[in-house]
Amino acid sequence: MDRIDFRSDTVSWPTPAMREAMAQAKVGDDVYGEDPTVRELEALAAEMTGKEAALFVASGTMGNLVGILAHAGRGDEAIVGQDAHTYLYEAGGMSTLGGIFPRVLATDDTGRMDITAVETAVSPDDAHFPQTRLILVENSYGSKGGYPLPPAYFADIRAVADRHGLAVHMDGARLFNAAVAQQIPAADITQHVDSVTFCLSKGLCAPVGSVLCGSAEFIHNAHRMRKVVGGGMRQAGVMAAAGLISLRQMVDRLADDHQRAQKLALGLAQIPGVLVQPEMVKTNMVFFNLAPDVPILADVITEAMQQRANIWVGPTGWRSFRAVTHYWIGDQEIDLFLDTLRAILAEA
Ligand code: TLP
Repeated sequence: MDRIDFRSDTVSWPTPAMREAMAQAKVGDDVYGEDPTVRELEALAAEMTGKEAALFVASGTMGNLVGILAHAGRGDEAIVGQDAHTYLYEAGGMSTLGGIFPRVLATDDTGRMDITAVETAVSPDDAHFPQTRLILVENSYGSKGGYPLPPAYFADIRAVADRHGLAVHMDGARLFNAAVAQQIPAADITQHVDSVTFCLSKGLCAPVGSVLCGSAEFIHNAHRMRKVVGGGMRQAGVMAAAGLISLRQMVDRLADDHQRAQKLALGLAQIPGVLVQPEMVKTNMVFFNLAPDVPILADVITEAMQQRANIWVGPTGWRSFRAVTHYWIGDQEIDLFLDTLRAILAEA
């Protein structure tokens, strides 16, 4: 039996249609700019995010890094949330490779930085301080339950950026989850940022790849930065072909993943020993905890879930978990998850 994998949407396999398109893809050397399928993907990505141009990259981490390096350099400062993926989970790339100083701000339980705090954090033109160049935002906000932040928040961030001549980059790894959850086009969100990276390889099911989008001039610079990090690819059309299917066929169905995440959260709320806030589940992620009186820890539970039903779920701490829905998780898998966890806790 195939593994039932709730650890992330990154685990999603390519669909049969993607495998077929990959086999048939027209390719060329993308470092020469000659891969027609990559070109097609970049044009569609730019159109869907309302930007002039786009660049196909290997991963979300690479898209963010290349984007940040194209906006800022050594000694510059980037304002970023304390639990943003770009700050916590990208191996400190902006500092390692760019010499960029992160100015870290608190976020609320949806991932928003306080707008006044953002403005206050912008350094004055004084020799004591690094020069603030960039504000980093994220949508959906992974560390806060995958919360989909509304365009109005980014409009406020934009206003601060404009007052101080800063750029805004969005880690939109799950941009389309954020858009679908709010029933708005992705461009309604991205209109307020200079650049955005979104991932094809998460809920959109492509095996590899992300796209960085922005102005033509910005993407020209980003192209060089992609080369710097060794990310120039050759016959990458094989992968871009899957990405085209992601954008054409897999966006609207993200609503199914969101419904199943809601079903999972409501089911978890009925299990004695589980603490969860279904009202905070708006996209495809469910974070939940063990009540203080549960005598076993998360690693024992994840092991038992694997042994009993081949269900994989990610512990996020001693007593906490994240479960993520995606294309390969159906209603049956949600029911099996709930039944298995209920049984394990009942026996604990
Ligand atoms: N996130 C992964 C882990 O790194 C946590 C996951 O399983 O959720 N931005 C956000 C908001 C992300 O969640 C991720 C991946 C990335 C960027 C990086 O994307 P990749 O893995 O393609 O480099």
